[in-house]
Amino acid sequence: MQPMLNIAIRAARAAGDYISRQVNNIPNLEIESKSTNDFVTQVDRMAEAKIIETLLKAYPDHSILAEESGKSGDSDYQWIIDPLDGTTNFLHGFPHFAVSIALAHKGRLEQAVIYDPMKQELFCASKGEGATVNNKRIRVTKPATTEGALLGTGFPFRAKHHFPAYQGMFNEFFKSAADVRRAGSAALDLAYVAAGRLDGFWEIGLQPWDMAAGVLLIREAGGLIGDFNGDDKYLENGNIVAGNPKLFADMIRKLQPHLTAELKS
Ligand code: 2AM
Ligand code: CA
Repeated sequence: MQPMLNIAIRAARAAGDYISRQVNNIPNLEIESKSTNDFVTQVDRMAEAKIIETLLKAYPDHSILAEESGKSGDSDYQWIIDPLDGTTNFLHGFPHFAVSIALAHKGRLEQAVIYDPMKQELFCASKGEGATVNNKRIRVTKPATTEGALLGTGFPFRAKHHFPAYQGMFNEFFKSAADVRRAGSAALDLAYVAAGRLDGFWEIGLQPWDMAAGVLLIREAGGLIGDFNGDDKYLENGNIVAGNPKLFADMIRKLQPHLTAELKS
């Protein structure tokens, strides 16, 4: 196994084990609001510190981009970290959240780990070597269109001015899909697309740390990711569509009538 993936797994497990122990302590946590509906606790911060400590112990020169502490370092290697994706679920004891860690080299994603500490599922990918869950190979599903598909999504709860456009997209997909799931952790949604548990996924306004590891997992599982134009600017604009190559193309086509000028750029 890739040594850098190994270190990422060690970091993700340390953070995930800590987070799952803290589930019993939720009523005592001090919850801060970073902005409307955007919460953070000492658990997010402590988990992030554990991850960064593990990574920098092995690779002291590497750069970091992390949800709670931001950017540091100046290396071609950058770790992109979401210590607790699905914080709102965690705060409610809704057992669906994950640690997400990706490594980019010169801007190209090379390693990815998403760890669900409640279900003890470890999703991993290394560039060119495929994707796995608990060491079993995973692949995206085969449907060519949204007809009868199970789609995942997230609501634009922090950017509510997008809600009318989002409703248009939802109506469009809901017409043809078998159903739509909104589980509250973008990282796990992407891992589930990679694992064939969801056929496709779309969301408006994600952050790079919500997506980075999931993007490599999906690519290595045979899927495609793009923004709403089908381009690769999702890490910049935060808008993401994912699925097998045919379903991806069908979703991009169906989204077009619902895009505002802001969502097209
Ligand atoms: P978080 O729990 O780390 O904040 C829920 O829709 C999922 O999307 C979560 O993974 C949440 O990450 C993430 N998310 C981040 N920013 C968002 C935004 N502006 N709108 C919707 N979801 C967002
Ligand atoms: Ca997140």
